[in-house]
Amino acid sequence: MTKIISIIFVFLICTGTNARAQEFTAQQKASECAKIKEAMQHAWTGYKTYAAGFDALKPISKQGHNWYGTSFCMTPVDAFDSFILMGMTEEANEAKAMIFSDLSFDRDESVQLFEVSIRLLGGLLSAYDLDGDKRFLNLAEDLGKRLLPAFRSKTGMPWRYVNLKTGAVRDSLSNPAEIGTYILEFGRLTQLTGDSAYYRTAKRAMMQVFNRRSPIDLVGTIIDVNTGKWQNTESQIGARIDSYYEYLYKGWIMFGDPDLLDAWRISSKAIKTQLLVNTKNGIFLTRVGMFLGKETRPYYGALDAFYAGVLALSGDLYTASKIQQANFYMWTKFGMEPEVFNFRTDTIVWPSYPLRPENIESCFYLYRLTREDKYLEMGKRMIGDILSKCRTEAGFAAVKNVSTMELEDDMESFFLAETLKYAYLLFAPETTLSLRSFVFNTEAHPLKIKP
Ligand code: DMJ
Repeated sequence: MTKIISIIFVFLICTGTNARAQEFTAQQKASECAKIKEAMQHAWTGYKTYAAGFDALKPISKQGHNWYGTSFCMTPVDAFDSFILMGMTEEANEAKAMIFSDLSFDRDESVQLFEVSIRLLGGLLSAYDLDGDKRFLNLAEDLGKRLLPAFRSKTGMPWRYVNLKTGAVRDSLSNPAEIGTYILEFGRLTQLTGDSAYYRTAKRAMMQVFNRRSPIDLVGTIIDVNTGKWQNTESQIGARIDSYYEYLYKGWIMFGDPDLLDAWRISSKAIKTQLLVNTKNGIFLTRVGMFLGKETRPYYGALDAFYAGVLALSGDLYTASKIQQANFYMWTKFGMEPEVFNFRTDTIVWPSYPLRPENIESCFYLYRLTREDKYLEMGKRMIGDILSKCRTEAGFAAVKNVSTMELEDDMESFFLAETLKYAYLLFAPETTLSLRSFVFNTEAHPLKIKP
């Protein structure tokens, strides 16, 4: 008997010791933060050396490239608030100097409303919220005014492209994400300028999508902003829909508008009923027809991974944790997550990994909300893989194929805005940025919640 008791005692001591050994100490967290900061420095040095004056760095050929004719300072604007949060004052000042000397929106250029809004408008507003320099707000307001003509369609849903000088628009075939991802940036602009047109316009656009949901409360993938007719009725949670759902919930947190909460509740209930698939590897979200909810393709991917974070934020920690289990499975199964894979056959559909943040972003939210060390472990593994496998002499490169680990000559500005920021914040003290005071836009730019 005594022997049995002592065996149990030793077992408990050992498991207790193991459990403690697996816990992250403050020192380990600080060491992760240091690694991520060093990566941020490396990416920025590469950009400054080879791509200053351009939107982004090509990290293999060591050149700069622009999205349009000339630069819109995509990398400096996207990176600025990450520098502030990581305490990288020198780099923040360098980015700020580039922005104020080079960035102007007074250009005869047709730009993609969605990307310019989430990266530049969001980046400038966040820069203002964190740094207080009025010139950031002036640039943001100038940009906001030039983007508004995009919403002049028959339905109020925006065209995909707008000319910053003439207001000319083009491309009426759009999607929920490119129609409904403006309320955080435009709403913050309304709060800061007092001009209600921004909030009103952004809300009308997203509600037009919501009002066109199917009888089972799902939205499709492509819609014509003039006729209001769906052109592709596949419903899913990833590319071309993702941030529409994200902004319904985050819009509610930021502005307390009950219409947004209602729309979120109805939509997230439909997502749970129609898209969730429980497997031994966690919960995936599948693709279905928006009218009957019948599965079209059992595909899941890197972009879909964001949903666990938003769901956690909205309070459903159980489902969020099961989706994050699936997210991490997707990462470890292939050594790094593919853009899209078939979760029923475990085969890759689209093998690239363009340094996306969503999987780590969801770890960040889940860790903040549960304090469970398993999310630190997941984040450590993922950021560790990225930093070791994607590093080049000049920066970090996207992966063309996660099976062969062939790299691609591309370092998206969202790598500095989002991937490194969420990884850093996962390990940094909560006081670095409180979720009670800020809401992240879909490009990870924190916007201040008006008290
Ligand atoms: C970013 O530009 C944003 O997070 C957007 O919502 C989705 N795609 C990229 C990152 O993957």
